[in-house]
Amino acid sequence: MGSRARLGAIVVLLLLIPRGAEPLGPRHPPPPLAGGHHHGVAGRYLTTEERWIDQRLDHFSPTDHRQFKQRYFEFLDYHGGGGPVFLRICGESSCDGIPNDYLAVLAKKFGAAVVTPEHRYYGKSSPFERLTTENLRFLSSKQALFDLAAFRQHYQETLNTRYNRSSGFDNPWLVFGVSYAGALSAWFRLKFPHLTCGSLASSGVVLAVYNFTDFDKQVGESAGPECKAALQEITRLVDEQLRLDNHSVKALFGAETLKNDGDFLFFLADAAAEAFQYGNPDAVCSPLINAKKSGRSLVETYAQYVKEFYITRFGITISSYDQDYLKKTTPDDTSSRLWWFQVCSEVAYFQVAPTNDSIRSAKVDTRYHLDLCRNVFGEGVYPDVFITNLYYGGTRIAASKIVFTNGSQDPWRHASKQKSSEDMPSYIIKCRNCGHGTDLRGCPQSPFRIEGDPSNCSSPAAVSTVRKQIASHIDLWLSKCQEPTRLW
Ligand SMILES: *[C@@H]1O[C@H](CO)[C@@H](O)[C@H](O)[C@H]1NC(C)=O
Ligand SMILES: *[C@@H]1O[C@H](CO)[C@@H](O)[C@H](O)[C@H]1NC(C)=O
Ligand SMILES: *[C@@H]1O[C@H](CO)[C@@H](O)[C@H](O)[C@H]1NC(C)=O
Ligand SMILES: *[C@@H]1O[C@H](CO)[C@@H](O)[C@H](O)[C@H]1NC(C)=O
Ligand SMILES: *[C@@H]1O[C@H](CO)[C@@H](O)[C@H](O)[C@H]1NC(C)=O
Ligand SMILES: CC(=O)N[C@H]1CO[C@H](CO)[C@@H](O)[C@@H]1O
Repeated sequence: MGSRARLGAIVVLLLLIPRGAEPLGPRHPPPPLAGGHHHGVAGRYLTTEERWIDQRLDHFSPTDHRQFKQRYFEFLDYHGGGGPVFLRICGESSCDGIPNDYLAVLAKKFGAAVVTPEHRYYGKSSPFERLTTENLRFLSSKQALFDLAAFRQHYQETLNTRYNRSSGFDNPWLVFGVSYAGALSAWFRLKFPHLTCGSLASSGVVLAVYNFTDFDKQVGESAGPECKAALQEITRLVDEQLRLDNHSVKALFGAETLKNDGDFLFFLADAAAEAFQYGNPDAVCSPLINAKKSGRSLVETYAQYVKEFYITRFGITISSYDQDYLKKTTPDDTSSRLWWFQVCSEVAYFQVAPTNDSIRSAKVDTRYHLDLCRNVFGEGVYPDVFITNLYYGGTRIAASKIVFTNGSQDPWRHASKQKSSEDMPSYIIKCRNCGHGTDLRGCPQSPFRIEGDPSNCSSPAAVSTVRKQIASHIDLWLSKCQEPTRLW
């Protein structure tokens, strides 16, 4: 997600990531897994074997019957035929398989099938080769939810055929997702309650936020006073050096290709935020606190972190911050442009500097984001978050049987539902490095461990407590889902 919003996906191991598959920044809510088949896949994914269905391009037009190919994955090893189906939603990145994380543990426990369709436009599921603004008009969360409903029906029939059952037999379905896909998971339950028994919205960003100042504020809280002060000093120094000689300070960070100062400053802010978002607070804070104590240059120390950790280890590409690159309609990496379109047309999450006590540069403001939307997609493209929240309800979502989970250090949690309400429990996983999607992914998430190992979370017990809660809600909701008409 970066306000560029991707909540980033991060992932890692980046050394092996192919071009075009880099994780997204917090610009967007990060996908559960960014990236591609970087690693030797064995063990990391339950499956990477592609399957396809024909999906309608525009679910809301009565006359446009065009279709596109949507990729999906299925895993049936734990499924006896009558058991539940877990619909694991993929978000704003290429979806290259079903990750072997905590969801796999749950699938085994409940004898569930796991199916994962790729989000329209991302990865190999794009209706168009050229991603012009005109061609992006069918990219929205509303179309994506309808895809999921159509997919769910199609896949149920596939299962019925496979098990020689009559058409109309219905397995119990549960939906899951992390980050933006976590929001989709909650919204799916809201819009299609008859198609699912319950939902897990892990770090689900259900509230569209226009000026997302709480994001920067949470970064400060997650950093703690010393580290926060160092980050603020760096911002002051960089702002000053930019005025004097903008080329050399960009070069220091290996980012001289970012001609737009706003892009550069956003990139620097993101580099810090993602450390907290993905459970690596020490990677950024320890060197800064040490440099401060020993009198070494803070800006140079931060530059080293950015180059060695954020770019090299974490695997971010600088071009994903470059508006000139985001304008390309046939880029190698499509997800940055696609996610920005969703940000600029629907959900915003503009990560602007708060007026007081900001970490990021004051130049990363609302104007910067609106200019980006206009520059990259054209006049008239800007997000109406009021309409988005009117449609879904934001944190007042009126649904049931959804578990919301958030990591205490994750800046994105302020766009999620953090208060429990009737039939919608909310859990915060509290620990020093609990970030985005920690319940399913563990920590830290760079290097990324798909299997979601919580052993390096500062409090593994906090993770396992919430995991047990999730399992018991699933158990309860499945039992309530057994209608007398069901055959199983
Ligand atoms: C379904 O029916 C076919 C033909 O009658 C049979 O060959 C196959 O084994 C059956 N499959 C299952 C899962 O029962
Ligand atoms: C967002 O911030 C800008 C700049 O401070 C302000 O003009 C605008 O009214 C704010 N919008 C909302 C919806 O808060
Ligand atoms: C940055 O430097 C370049 C050349 O060094 C100059 O053309 C440009 O105007 C400068 N930008 C700003 C914002 O000072
Ligand atoms: C601004 O932030 C500082 C430092 O956190 C705080 O002491 C001060 O009260 C804040 N001022 C306002 C107007 O919120
Ligand atoms: C996890 O913790 C162990 C022991 O504390 C440490 O050696 C290891 O490097 C940590 N792994 C990661 C990925 O941080
Ligand atoms: C369930 C839970 O822990 N809720 C807390 C989440 O965080 C908010 C704000 O940080 C608290 O007010 C809630 O009590």
